[in-house]
Amino acid sequence: MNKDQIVRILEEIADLLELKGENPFKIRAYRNAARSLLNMEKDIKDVVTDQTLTSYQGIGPSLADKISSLVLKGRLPYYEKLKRSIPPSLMELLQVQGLGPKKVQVLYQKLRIRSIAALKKAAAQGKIAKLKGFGEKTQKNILEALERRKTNLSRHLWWDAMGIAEPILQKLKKLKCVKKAEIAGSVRRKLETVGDLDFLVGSHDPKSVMKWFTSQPFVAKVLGQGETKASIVSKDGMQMDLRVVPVKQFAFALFYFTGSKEHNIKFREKSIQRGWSMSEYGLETVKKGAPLPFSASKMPATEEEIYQIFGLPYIPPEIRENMGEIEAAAAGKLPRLIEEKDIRGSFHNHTSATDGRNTLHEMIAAAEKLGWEYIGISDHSKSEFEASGLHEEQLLAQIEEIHRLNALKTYRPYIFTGLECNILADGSLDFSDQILKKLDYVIVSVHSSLQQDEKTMTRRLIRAIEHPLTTMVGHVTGRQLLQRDPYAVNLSKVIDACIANRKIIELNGNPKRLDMDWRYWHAASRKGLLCCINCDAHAVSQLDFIRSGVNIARKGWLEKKHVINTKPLKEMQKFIARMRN
Ligand code: DGT
Ligand code: CA
Ligand code: CA
Ligand code: ZN
Repeated sequence: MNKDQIVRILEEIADLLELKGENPFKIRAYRNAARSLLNMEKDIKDVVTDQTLTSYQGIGPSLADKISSLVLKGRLPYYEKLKRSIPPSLMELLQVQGLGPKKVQVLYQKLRIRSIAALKKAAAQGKIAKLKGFGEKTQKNILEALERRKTNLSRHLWWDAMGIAEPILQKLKKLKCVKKAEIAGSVRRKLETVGDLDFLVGSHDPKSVMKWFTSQPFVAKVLGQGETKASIVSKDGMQMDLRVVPVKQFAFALFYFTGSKEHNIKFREKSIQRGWSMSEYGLETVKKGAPLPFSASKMPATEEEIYQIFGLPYIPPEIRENMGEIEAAAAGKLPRLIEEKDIRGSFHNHTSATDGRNTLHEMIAAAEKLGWEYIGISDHSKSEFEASGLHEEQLLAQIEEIHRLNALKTYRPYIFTGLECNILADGSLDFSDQILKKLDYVIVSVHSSLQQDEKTMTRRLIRAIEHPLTTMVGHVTGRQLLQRDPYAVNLSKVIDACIANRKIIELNGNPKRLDMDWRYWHAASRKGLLCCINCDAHAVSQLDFIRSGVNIARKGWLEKKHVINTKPLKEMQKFIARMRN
């Protein structure tokens, strides 16, 4: 078992104990141990082998035994027994946003609620509002959370979906009976969350493709199967559709199944105007005297040719959302979307000095391996206890170390000194100007008092944006896809404040955040807002999040010129320095 899995189990044990109303000290011990593991730099296997677990904060002999059992045997009888003592449906209640173990315990004891269904019923009947410590507002929040949960359960993060889809696509492509294969649908459009995977195959032997697909080890259940179409649910709980079309129809089918539905509908209308009807099979004449633009034996072989039929240039899948792309294409005004290779570095990155998993050196070495020209380091500030935020003297030491590395040219990338500075509840910043002045740049983020009303939150953010030492805003709405809604904030006011104060909004590339949402970037960038695509990396592997950030930037119609971290180092240094004056 790896460290992350063990951390999750320790936290689950704490939840289970809390559900049972156990001793708070015992509960806290598990939570502390989980945190201690999270911050462990060494490989947990080595720590267990060396028997040095107890040298870590919060890990006594008994917890050390339990952790060792998980590491070495992959199981822990204590945990299994504890889990068996609580109905799984009660555990499910913990997954409802806003319901912690304490509330679940009250619901169970007072109203005998031990399932989602019972919770829903009680909330609908107004029973929850009457419980002490709950009230109308909590009841409303619970009902909303249940509604959200329904959609969330049926969708997946693009990143996770891609991780599952890619290996399957590679296997499909290697099959003898497969001539062409692609992933279509929302995955190809790089939507932040996806409902299902849509595989498309060009083949003259659909039978063999169907047989292969439905008999794969990842298949949990076949939902439906025809001669050229199958739907399955995978063991990861992902629904997958696969369609097989004759090779000559592949381009049309790819166009159709990439969508979006709204984009397709626009093309159906265009077809009707020309006397054709459009479907996944291609075009057909419906009006006499309206010949097709191609002969049946020579259907378009690429999507480019399909767009050409309508007198349009190729529209990249990411922007096929019927948000003006067809009009822009017709006017010759399609954006030249940013590409991953345009990126020369990124600015929101954490190290093990706070809650990152890798050291400063490891992070910079990883940036060097990616070929970046620069990297910015932005650990958390002091009020971020949860993430062991830096105190002044720790930050100063980090700055000094970075200056030393830059001077010695130890690594090829230049290192910018930064900070992810908490925006306090009143909009002031967590450090004094005197400290902030010593940094190359400051990212300001909201991590606390998320429940403020829209007016207060908007004022709070704008105050931070107006601070002369602020460079950019981190994860501007605080949303966590499929988990936590954005906090209440008037985003257009925040965007306007950034433009007026020449501040940047980051596009947080963490696949769970992808914040600010792509739907805002097009209009905002045309008004003059600049973007910085960041990884919010808490480990070297997470520097890969730049990719999902770029995907979303493309969905938001962003070009190289809108994204500051495409600038070469010299320009970047000047740009950052100028923001300080
Ligand atoms: P998802 O799965 O909810 O994340 O979103 P999509 O876009 O992948 O939707 P899905 O899987 O239902 O269908 C794949 C594509 O097939 C969709 O993007 C466009 C096309 N399509 C599906 N239903 C319709 C429809 O009723 N009309 C048209 N014109 N196209 C459709
Ligand atoms: Ca889909
Ligand atoms: Ca589908
Ligand atoms: Zn943050």
